[in-house]
Amino acid sequence: MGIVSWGFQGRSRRSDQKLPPGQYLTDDFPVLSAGPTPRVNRDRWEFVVATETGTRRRWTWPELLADVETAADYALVHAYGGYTTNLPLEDLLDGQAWIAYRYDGGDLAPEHGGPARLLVPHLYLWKSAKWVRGIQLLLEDEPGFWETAGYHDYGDPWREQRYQGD
Ligand SMILES: Nc1nc2c(c(=O)[nH]1)N[C@H]1C(S)=C(S)[C@@H](COP(=O)(O)O)O[C@H]1N2
Ligand SMILES: [Mo]
Repeated sequence: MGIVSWGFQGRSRRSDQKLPPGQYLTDDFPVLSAGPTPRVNRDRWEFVVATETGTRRRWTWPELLADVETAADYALVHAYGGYTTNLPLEDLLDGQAWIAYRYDGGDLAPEHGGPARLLVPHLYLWKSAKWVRGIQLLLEDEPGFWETAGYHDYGDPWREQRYQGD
């Protein structure tokens, strides 16, 4: 198998007028990852926010999450397994983004990004890093894994910002 899972080839489709162009509603819980699923025990899991001045704050599972001082405009999200993705810090604030760790009454399964994944519903799903382990706050924007490979820097599905130049 290549680094990209079979799910990227697509599945049955149902169009919906209330979704951005090219998006389809599914009732199942598809899995799309660029590599193998990391299995991280909660007692070894940690979450790190690194600021532009070199300050690092680290939380264990029970300690998650508190205020951080920053003047940064950009965030580079890091995941266990090495995946990264970038977005404006603004897009992570004010309840627009979540760190999800439960699903359907149980802990979030490793395939779906557990112990915890980022969820940014207003941007294309590659911005929603599974197995999230930290956020690096930056004064200058820095591309992540797919953005380095040509995906759009921002990824607004309403504007179909799939690739650089869209
Ligand atoms: N850590 C990590 N997060 C990731 C990915 C990945 O390969 N590794 N793939 C991204 C991409 S491209 C997509 S489309 C979504 C897929 O999320 P899903 O597996 O829950 O459908 O996860 C995103 N988050
Ligand atoms: Mo994706």
